[in-house]
Amino acid sequence: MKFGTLYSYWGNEWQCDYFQTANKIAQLGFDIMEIGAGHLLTMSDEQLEHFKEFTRDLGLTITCNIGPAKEKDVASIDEDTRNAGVQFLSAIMKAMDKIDSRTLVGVLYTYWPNDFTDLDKPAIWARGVQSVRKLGHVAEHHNIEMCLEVVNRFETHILNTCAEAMQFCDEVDNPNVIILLDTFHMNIEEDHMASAIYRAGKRLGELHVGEGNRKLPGEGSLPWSEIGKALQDINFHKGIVMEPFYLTGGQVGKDIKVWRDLSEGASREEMDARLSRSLKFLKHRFAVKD
Ligand SMILES: [Mn+2]
Repeated sequence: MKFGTLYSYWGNEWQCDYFQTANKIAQLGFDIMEIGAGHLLTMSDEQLEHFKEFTRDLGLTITCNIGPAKEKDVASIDEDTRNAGVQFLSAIMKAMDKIDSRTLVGVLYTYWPNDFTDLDKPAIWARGVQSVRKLGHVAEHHNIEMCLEVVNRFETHILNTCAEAMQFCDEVDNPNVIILLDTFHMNIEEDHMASAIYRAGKRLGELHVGEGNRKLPGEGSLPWSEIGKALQDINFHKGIVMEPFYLTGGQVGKDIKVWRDLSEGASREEMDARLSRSLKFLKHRFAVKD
């Protein structure tokens, strides 16, 4: 298993200095930095090349995360919007190939967060399958795994459980279209953490980890030993990526709905220390065989 974290931990805006952040994440002992996929489209080929070399020299694997806006919804009732969504995610995968990033994760099958104005789930689902099938061919071309993120009922009505994601992937029927499970969302929707992981099995392409309130693993009450054992049992050796959210304000605070300072006024050093502590905790729990 490889361990990573989302880049946005230290700030409350989705933009950041990726070079500085990559240094920090590598220093703290992570193997993976997960970045905002859309940012790749603002970079020139030269910048992409520089970023690729910089992160390769740090020994970091880059994964890319996106929740497309409503204007880029691949499952929209409007054909132009669907096409715009397919174009957008295809352009991202093309840029990912240039930085040697092989994993795209997020709500790739519709838009995020959902506003629940269109509740015709079967129709949205069917259009999503059609679009993701097209994207699967692009993913194959660029040697990228698309991991469809299963999220809770307050963020979408399309894929809320691993069982639904398995059905969706069956319908798409492309080996490069697989699943991302996230313990924060699973805690709301799944009966048991382990059974969802067993159900995903070989289709689990990445796991997002966070406590029930999106704090770092080890700071809450989720069953990390049970999760670790399930990962061992399915022989999982892909990315375990933390997605901690502590800070209020900015676009991150608004999108993630952080309405109080979960860090309780922590300094930057204290924020670093709790990230290191969580990494150590997870490595310990996930290596335990029973
Ligand atoms: Mn997630």
